[in-house]
Amino acid sequence: MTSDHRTPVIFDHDGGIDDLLSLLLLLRLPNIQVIGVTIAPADCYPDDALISTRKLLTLTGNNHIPVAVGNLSGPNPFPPEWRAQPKMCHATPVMLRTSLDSVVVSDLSADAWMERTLSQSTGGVTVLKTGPATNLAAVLSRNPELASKIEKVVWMGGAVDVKGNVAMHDHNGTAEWNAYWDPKATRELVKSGVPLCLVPLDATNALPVSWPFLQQLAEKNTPVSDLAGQFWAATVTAIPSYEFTYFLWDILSTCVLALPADKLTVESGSINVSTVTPNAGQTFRDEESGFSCTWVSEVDAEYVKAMVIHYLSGEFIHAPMPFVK
Ligand code: AGV
Ligand code: CA
Repeated sequence: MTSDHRTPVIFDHDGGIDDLLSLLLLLRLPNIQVIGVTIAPADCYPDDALISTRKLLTLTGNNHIPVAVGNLSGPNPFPPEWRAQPKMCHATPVMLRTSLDSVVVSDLSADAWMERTLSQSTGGVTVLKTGPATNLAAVLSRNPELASKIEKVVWMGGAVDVKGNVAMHDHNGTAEWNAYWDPKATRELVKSGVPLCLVPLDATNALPVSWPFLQQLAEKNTPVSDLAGQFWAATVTAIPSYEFTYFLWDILSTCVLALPADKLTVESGSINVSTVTPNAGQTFRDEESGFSCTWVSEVDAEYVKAMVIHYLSGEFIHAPMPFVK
């Protein structure tokens, strides 16, 4: 028997189109072993997110991976148009033809499942989060000792030295949406002391979903790249202003688990989180009363795009070769 050197990962997502694409990508990274998928009812309707998650696991031959759905909500709901958008993912022909029955859904809520899985683990678990902080923040505030089971948390959330992407009447635009959905949970997670690496808008701004990117993906002309291209095609009607452009937000966060160290810049500093208007969810530098934290500030965008296109092509069942460039 050979031992498994892959990194064990719990993936906590919130069912958006790029969350689902991130699931597909994560399952294809050769250095990663996904041990469970949890869903937050944030930038999605959870029924759709669950259907798409189970189908993607089935399609890729990963029906042994358990799924748990969350029931915790933040105070600032996502716009209903955004929540409805990912329903198209399980309306594509390949997804319609794929059954979901063989993937087990836990009786436990997402946070309870995470709590049980972390307490039973021997440690070294990485948590990849591409939705709000809520599920993990609940686990860590009930059981601070479980932080020791977590190797690191990579979270698509926040905006440190750039403006945010929230455009609401009672908000000054300084916050990123995942951080804003549940500002108190954002603060709890940053404060928890768990090794946290944010993937904030500072880094993801370099990666808008562009026509040349979609064109290069399409040229792969394979089952996986065609499905990924169909998902992304549904994002291009996003109004092309800064707040509405679709970026490779969650995709970049997933890539962080596999990127060579020289392809990204990680900063560290003291970060605080506002929980009140007009800047609820803002993640800002605060040397006096902030909490120590790291974040990705810059990436080699061309390398990331090439890596994404590499792993999101080929056959569903076959693991791709490691990416070399
Ligand atoms: O703020 C980025 C986060 C990511 O986790 N989400 C979408 C990604 O899944 C919220 C969001 C910001 N702008 C959006 C978003 C848009 N134009 N459409 C849908 N969701
Ligand atoms: Ca997301």
